[in-house]
Amino acid sequence: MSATMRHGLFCVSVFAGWIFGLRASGQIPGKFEFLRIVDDDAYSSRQAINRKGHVVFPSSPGRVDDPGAEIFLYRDGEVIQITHDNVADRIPDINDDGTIVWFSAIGPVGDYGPTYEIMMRRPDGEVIQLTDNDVDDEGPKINNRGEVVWNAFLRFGCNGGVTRRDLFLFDGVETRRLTFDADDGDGGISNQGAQINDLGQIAWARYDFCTDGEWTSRIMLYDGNTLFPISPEGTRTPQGAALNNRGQVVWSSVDGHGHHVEIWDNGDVRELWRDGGIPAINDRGWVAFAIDDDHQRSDLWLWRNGRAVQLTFSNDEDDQIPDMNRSGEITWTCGRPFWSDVCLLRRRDLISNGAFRAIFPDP
Ligand SMILES: [Ca+2]
Ligand SMILES: [Ca+2]
Ligand SMILES: [Ca+2]
Ligand SMILES: [Ca+2]
Repeated sequence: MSATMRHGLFCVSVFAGWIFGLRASGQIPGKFEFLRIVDDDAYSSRQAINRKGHVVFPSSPGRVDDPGAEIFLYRDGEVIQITHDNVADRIPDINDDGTIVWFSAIGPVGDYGPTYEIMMRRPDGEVIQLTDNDVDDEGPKINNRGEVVWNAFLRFGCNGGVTRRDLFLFDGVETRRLTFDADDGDGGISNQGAQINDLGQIAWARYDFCTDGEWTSRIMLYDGNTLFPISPEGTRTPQGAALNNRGQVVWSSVDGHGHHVEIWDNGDVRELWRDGGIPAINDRGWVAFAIDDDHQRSDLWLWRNGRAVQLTFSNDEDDQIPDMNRSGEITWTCGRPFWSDVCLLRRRDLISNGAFRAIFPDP
């Protein structure tokens, strides 16, 4: 069944009004255009983009765990449906050679229904299942070495009140467990939101859901030999970590004054921008993030060389959760809340055709 038949309203359109806003800022080199990859009544969120400008995204007609939830690939102007089954397929990632990972509710039936397994689809179409057990394996991210990291919901803690997750890493041959917090008595430590760079470094948020009152968190870094916290201990609760191939890690911290974008760079932590939710960082050190306007109609911003510029000006839409490639192309969740769509800021002057996209020089 084609994507068009499946959801009926898939289309690609250019948002001329937003282009004006971008040009008016005068901050971004090259020729960008805004595309809406998906415009429909299904729910899409947490898409990812690779260096070729290919975007993967989930689409669900109802709840995120709806059996009709499928994975899609946008490539060179075309939307291709990747999964065709009667189980929920959720939150994909893609690397530069086109290998796609996601999680799928094809596992053994657990306490709350079918459990999730980690799936990997190679560019030739071969699909490999990386896990096979009755715990929920979720949130896979893949790098250009083919390494995949994810978290598994292993058990409840704090007398059954909170979820406890640990990280697992597939190195291309074998899978091993990276964290062991769920083995710690009735504790409430949960490792989530892991991202991996091409050096095999991994950044994620380690939550403690058992602290008195509210939860706390630290951003952690795994560098192949050891893992350690990189966010300062204190009153801010960081989450949504992302990292690049320079080893820079960004995240969004929450305190009594809202969300802030912070960066860890070679041992130093600083506030990158005073506002901002879950960020993305590319290998040039550019950071994309969303700022809420208090009306659940966030807009996208791009930080570059010490300055941040607003990219979207859509007052009736929520723009959030960006991913960005080396060329500065950004995909994000846009559209009306609850029926989110997929948008793309695309370089018009790059030619893909399967080859790596050109990288424009620094201004
Ligand atoms: Ca499905
Ligand atoms: Ca599983
Ligand atoms: Ca907006
Ligand atoms: Ca939609």
